[in-house]
Amino acid sequence: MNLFDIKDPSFLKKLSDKELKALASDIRSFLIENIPKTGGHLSSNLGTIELIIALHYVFDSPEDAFIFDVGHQAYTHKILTGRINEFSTLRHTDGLSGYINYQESPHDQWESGHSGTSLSALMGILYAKHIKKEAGEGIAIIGDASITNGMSFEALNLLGTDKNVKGIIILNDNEMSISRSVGSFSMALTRFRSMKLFIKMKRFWQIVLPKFILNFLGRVKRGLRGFFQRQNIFEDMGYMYVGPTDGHDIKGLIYNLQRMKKIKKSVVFHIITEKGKGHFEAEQDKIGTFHGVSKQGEPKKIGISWSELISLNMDALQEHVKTFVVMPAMAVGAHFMEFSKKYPDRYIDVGIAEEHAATMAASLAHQGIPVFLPLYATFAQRAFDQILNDIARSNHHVVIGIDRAGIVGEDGSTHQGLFDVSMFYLMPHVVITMPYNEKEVSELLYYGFMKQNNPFVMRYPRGVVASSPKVEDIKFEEIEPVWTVLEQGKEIVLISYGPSLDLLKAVKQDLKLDAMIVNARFIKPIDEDMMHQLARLGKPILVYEELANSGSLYPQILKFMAKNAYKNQMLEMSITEQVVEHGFYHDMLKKHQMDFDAVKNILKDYVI
Ligand SMILES: Cc1ncc(C[n+]2csc(CCOP(=O)(O)OP(=O)(O)O)c2C)c(N)n1
Repeated sequence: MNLFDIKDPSFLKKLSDKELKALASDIRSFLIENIPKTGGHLSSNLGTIELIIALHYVFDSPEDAFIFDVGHQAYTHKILTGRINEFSTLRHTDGLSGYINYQESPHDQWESGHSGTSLSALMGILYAKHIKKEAGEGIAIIGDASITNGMSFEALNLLGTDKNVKGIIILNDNEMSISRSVGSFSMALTRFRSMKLFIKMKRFWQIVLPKFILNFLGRVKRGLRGFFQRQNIFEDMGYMYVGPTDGHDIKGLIYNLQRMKKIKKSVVFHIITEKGKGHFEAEQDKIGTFHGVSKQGEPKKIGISWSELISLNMDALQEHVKTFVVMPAMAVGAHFMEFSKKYPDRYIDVGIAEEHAATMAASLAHQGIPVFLPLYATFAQRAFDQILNDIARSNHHVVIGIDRAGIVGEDGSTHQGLFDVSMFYLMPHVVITMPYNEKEVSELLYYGFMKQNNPFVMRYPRGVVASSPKVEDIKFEEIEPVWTVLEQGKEIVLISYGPSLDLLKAVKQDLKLDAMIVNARFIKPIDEDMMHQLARLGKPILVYEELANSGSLYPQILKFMAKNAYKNQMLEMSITEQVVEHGFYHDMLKKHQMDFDAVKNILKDYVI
């Protein structure tokens, strides 16, 4: 069939087993061919094609609600709900979102982007249906890594014994998070997976044996499973447990899902899938390189990512101080795979567990261990309480690396790093910094570990830095916690931090503006001596921050100006009360009046 003719999933119900298989194969070819053209989540989506076909075959979306955890594995759902024509715009500005998106379709019933929300959302949907007396099932699709998240356990704890509602939890087990799944829950699932052997055996015997013998073997299988799997955590928690089952066998999936529709109890349906199925390299990938792929044919970026630079610096720093790294599931994106191999006894991947990571880091620091906690800005929000209460309140010396700070681009609204400065600003004892360039990375990191006893935050963006240093060439120099003047000027003062300073420099040059450019690399506390000097110039002051402005540097500067009765004209550029959607970085800067033209537009009035 022509995938481009699909308007909604109703056509599926009429398809034969063979046609459903052919459909899966067409979708797989489409995804393999097209995801690399736009960039996107390749492996997770190749693993869920049969499951999503079976779900739409058995259930009636949107009356039956599908809740995709994270939402990065739902491309087949997008195709079956009539969005294939927009796939060429996937993750592009004003194009199709890479995640579930309320604006796109009534079939998109839960938006998240952050892992571990699906089971709580499931309970919300089930209770809403119960209260409103609405028909329909609630089905959560959650990966074996996301189910280990603290939030997932909080919901699992409740739903299993709840007599008011019944939910279906599909545990999509591919043994992988972005990299390999970690921890004892993952080990428990491995134990269940030992039954996988039976799945393979079953497929073979189904072909060669008559049905009555198969039924008999089925009973033997259940008996053997009972013997091997005396304990099952889900059954112990009150769920019916079905599985493990081959998640690529559409017929088997349909059979089981139809059974689940009939039962009254909440159920965990454990399916085994292969991440990257049908794409040779993605199937082999046990590191996570194919979890998300970037757009094919993009010009090769010169230099390395900020994350990689930080990890190289952390490696070099080990000469001076032996640090421990607590990594919540982002080893690949944060470029800590090499570090983890080199210092296995000083590194732990704790899985998708930002709250746990923060408290564990606090506890390590309390024991006198120098500790680095790398968090993506957006995921750090998860650990707000743990950072505030366990790290900041108690003034523990944890160095927190805030990765993907600022606008992140194609991942979109759930992943923007816009709130970390506001979040850390309100926390006692926390020092917040952002390096302008490679040299400042080394200086600030060294300062954070060697010269600080407070919680120390160093934030860095998603982009790239020009040079790619060798670990042995990285030098650490001591700095004072002060701002620096990058460029002198007399008519206006421009304050910012991080690579945004380059934007200000470029506008200054373009306008031939007589502006002073100040690098506020210590965002908190502000450099009051420097602020007095700047304010006394009596010139306008512009503060440019690529983040949400409430509680950021600008309000602190305003407070300082008011307290000291300075009357300079104050100007601000930042993101105010707006959601920044997915799209290319520069488009988003433009859309939110933060780009070169926008800065130029404001500063042109100050050219003399
Ligand atoms: C709170 C949070 N932390 C980290 C991430 C980054 N992340 C996105 S997908 C993913 C792995 C998910 O693995 P799993 O749930 O097993 O699904 P799979 O991709 O294997 O299908 C991670 C760590 C996130 N989305 N949310």
